[in-house]
Amino acid sequence: MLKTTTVPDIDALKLLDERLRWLSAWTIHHANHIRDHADGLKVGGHQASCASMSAIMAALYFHALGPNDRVAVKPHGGPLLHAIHYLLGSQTREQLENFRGFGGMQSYPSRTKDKIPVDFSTGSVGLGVAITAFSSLVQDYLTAHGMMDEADRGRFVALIGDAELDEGNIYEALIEGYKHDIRNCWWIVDYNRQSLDATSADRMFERFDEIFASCGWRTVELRYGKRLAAALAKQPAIKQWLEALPNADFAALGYQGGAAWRSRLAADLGKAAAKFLAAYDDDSLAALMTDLGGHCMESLVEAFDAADDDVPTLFIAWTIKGFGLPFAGHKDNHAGLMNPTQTASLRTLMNIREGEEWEPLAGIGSNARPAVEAAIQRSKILREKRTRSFGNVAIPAIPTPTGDEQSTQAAFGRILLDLSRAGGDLADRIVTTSPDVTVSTNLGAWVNQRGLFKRREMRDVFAAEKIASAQKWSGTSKGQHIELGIAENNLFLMLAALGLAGDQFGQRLFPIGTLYDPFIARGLDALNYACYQDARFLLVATPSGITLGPEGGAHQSINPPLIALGQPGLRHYEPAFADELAAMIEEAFRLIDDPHGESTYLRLSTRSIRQVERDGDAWKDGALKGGYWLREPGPNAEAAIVAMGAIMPEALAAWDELSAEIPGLGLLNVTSPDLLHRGWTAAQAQRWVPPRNGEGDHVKLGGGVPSHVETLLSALAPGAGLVTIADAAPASLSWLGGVLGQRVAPLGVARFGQTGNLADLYAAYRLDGAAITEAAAELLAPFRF
Ligand SMILES: Cc1ncc(C[n+]2csc(CCOP(=O)(O)OP(=O)(O)O)c2C)c(N)n1
Ligand SMILES: [Mg+2]
Repeated sequence: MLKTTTVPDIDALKLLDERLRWLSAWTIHHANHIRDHADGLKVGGHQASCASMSAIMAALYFHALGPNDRVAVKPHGGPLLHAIHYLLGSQTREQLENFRGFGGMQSYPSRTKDKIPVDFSTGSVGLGVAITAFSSLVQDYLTAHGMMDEADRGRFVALIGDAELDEGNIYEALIEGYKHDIRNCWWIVDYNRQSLDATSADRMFERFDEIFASCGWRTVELRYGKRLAAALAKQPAIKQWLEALPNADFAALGYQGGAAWRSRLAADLGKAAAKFLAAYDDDSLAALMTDLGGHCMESLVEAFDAADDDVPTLFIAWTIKGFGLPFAGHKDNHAGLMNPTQTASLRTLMNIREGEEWEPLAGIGSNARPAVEAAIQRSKILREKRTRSFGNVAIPAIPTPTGDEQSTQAAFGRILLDLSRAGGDLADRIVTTSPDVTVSTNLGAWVNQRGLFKRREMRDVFAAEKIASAQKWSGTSKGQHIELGIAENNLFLMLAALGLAGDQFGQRLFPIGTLYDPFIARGLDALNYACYQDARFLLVATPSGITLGPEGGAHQSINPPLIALGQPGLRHYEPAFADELAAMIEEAFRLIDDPHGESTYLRLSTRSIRQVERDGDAWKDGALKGGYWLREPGPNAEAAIVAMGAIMPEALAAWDELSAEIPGLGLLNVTSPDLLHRGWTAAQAQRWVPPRNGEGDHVKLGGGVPSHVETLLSALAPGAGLVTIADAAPASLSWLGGVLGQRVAPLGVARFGQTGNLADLYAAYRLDGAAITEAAAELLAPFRF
């Protein structure tokens, strides 16, 4: 880790703090009050949230951070990060002027959309904080596996709003981090004691440090700035009074100013405050009473310099929301915007001439400039986006596990075992992880082979005592499975961190996470967050659906295919057979290491089914595109069964029975409704040339390439009927009728909570052959029944 060796120039850092406060406020002001808004929509931005944290960020970016450090910036502090890069010369004025505009700098720091280097996207509060813990674990993993030099290690810093600390996922990560003995994390709380709605509850005062300390964190409180601390050292009565002052009262006084501080102190302390008050005029009294640690450059620099080891550290930096702005401390200031008059006053106060608002160092006199420029030069943070590297790992063909009867879940376990035994670069780069369902999702054999990852060796006591067990449970620094506690948010954050290893550390990992399908919902926002950042991984969800049978009940999943249908960056595959699964896993690995790839979600089942006999490999291409004809329809067929996943035996049996009555009946095996739907909409968009500059009509190109689903369904007669069936919400497939205007009788699961054997459940939920026959009759009655 790079230690800070330069002596900080506190005065220059203070001026940079002011520059950041101004530039962030001005960027937001410009977007709201100066730029044209044709649609009249609010643009917004958070001047108060930025002002609260400008000193913290100046101290970090112009002093404490090294080139290997990575930062998750509080979402509403985004404009500060852009202002920093503007000062560094790595952000353009044009981007700042286009804040929240199309193609401009984003509302919240975005890895994928912003032009500056953003280490972690943030926006959904809590997630940016927690991922830093998992990224520090990934760093430990890479160094332990010899994929990264110790000397290249960095620190993982999260800048946190105090209300953000209410997000439970932070504590899940804290607990998991403690178990894994994480290091090199700094979490810095912008402790302005204000949330979006109001001032925060007093009862959490002093509690956060206890919570963190009990999880092995060092806690550093920066409550008072140097001047206030010195004054209070001589005034114990005022110190005691101040420390008992409720959040809301402090905030209100901060807003009201010197006269209000004076009268309140006089009213509460009477004579005991008289001498103290006499020493200050109103302005200096207000400045003194609001001299909090998070705004005091000396305190910040001192605290950051002191934490020069790898112990995870929580800094609680006391601040005032809107510090230095006219609405400082006002409880409604979260989305508050300065009006043009207030902005002009601030400009004057900061010595900035009208018309020079965008000048990076406007307002800084010529004497101070060289020091400020030197401080900017000294910043060690990366100025440019890291180049992403892809395509460096050879993906071998994944053989299909043998067996006439198999479940996709068992085949998954088998594929990983075979991969592990075969060895090679890919196998060495696979990292598996699971929230306490490693064994029940069939990762056990892989873990037996590759072991748990533990920085400190963990003995398998049962093995040592020669107690019979199928599962080895020992850990070393070379292990390749990261076992998590039961917190699905952590699973997705872990996958996100592992899936960004290629971008962040230059080492591609192939992360595989397993969980039960229904619990995707539990970590959904973290999954979305992982995809939004373009982290690459393979998510294996099993068991799924009511096919879980007797084990089912509340564990039956219904809607994850619909979730996947609406989730960008995640490809859903639902195989029926083991050979499909092998092809999909191979494709998923390829997609992880492809610049235009994405993550993959495999929905697997514990149901063992008879494998299909193949005649060649022609099915494979269709299976990877989202579907193929398992039984080709005859010419002008009037109906098809369209089935997905584990209920394929029922679909095949129904096809056998019905094809005698319905000539040419087809059986379409849908392996990915997600891909079919995407292909359909993309093909439509591609058939049109958009009008340029908003003028003229859309022009339809002649012909165009039909999407895969259009090609598949056009094998049927126009107006044919589709019986769709899946162990999932019926809407997963019923939309297929819209592609060519074919009629649909949708079967699927719309209720849950019932256990039972498969025959009973399939009958009750209409997933059996009888239901398919009824559905076909529904469609074809006018023609045949
Ligand atoms: C998960 C989530 N819920 C709600 C929001 C809306 N939101 C944005 S900021 C905020 C409050 C932030 O307060 P704090 O963390 O203290 O930050 P400050 O602006 O005070 O620095 C809320 C509720 C969000 N961004 N993410
Ligand atoms: Mg706050």
